Amino acid sequence: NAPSIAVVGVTGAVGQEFLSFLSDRDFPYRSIKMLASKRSAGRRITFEDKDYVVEELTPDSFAGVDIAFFSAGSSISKEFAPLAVDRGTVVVDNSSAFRMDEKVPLVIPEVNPEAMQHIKLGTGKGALIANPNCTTIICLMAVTPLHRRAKVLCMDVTTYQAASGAGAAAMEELELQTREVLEGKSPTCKIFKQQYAFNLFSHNVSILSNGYNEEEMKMVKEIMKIWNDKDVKVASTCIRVPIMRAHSMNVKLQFERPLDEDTARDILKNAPGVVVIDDREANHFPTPLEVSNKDYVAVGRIRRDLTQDGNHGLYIYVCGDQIRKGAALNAIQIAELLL
Ligand code: 11C
Repeated sequence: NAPSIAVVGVTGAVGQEFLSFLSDRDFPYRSIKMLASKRSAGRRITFEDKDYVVEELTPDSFAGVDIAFFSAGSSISKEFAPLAVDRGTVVVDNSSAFRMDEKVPLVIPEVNPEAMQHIKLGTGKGALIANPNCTTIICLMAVTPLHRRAKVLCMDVTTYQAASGAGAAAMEELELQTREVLEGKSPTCKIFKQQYAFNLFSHNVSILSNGYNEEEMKMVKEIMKIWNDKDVKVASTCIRVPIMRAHSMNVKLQFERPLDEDTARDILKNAPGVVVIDDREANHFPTPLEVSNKDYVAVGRIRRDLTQDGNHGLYIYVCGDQIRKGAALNAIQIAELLL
């Protein structure tokens, strides 16, 4: 019996991508509810040849809903996800609201599917499953296969994050500012406080008392939770770059056991959801443009870390589409595990 589905935040960038994955992957459903805030309620959406009216999200929206995909921000998730769970719905939440809750599994299907094996559909019992932050997903897709072989002791990540991570309005702002700057006008700064086009800056979230920002500390905590490893040392520096929709990152790794670059390349070539682009002769490595609208994470620049002795250190460079594998695709794959 196919599940009934709800998409919360259906008019947003990730919400729209949920719909396209449900269709592309032939996700079975017997009914689907399009839910959003009051502001977007009443809008019309055509999906798989059927017309839908976007409904306002209310506590009663979840009666009879088996799986709800949430991507409408943390405060909406905090308010409505527990109400959905009370009504027997399994919620796959793309926000950060419940990620660090001990009772809530934080899942990348290729990395830790076992974390959600106790959650079943059709029992009448609701549950929450959290989708990690996009930077965490993209990073761990590439690093986990190496971790399984050689055990990562330390990881230092520098990210180059696209506009899409800050939502559809930020993507529009990047486009508008690019035109304005080229036309010699001063750029309109609404989403970001400073010029974004032809610039880059430290990630636009708050800085915490330890000098790291919220995005950086999300990566640190989420990686430790997903790997169930309290000893791994992680640090991160998150930068916003004027790219439309795919995140990139340079990752420095220190391993417990030796791992040379050729073995690492072979491991990554066989890793699910990972494509190796590492052509030194042609100077061709992953780019955000090449992975935009792709489901895989691309990895290249696989090279020995010259600051570490022997074969215990590597650098890798990873790119992944922030809206797809970094958000909507991962959530849909979680739901596929439930089926
Ligand atoms: C960004 N990673 O690129 C963020 C967006 O916790 O889900 C997603 C924030 C989150 O800005």
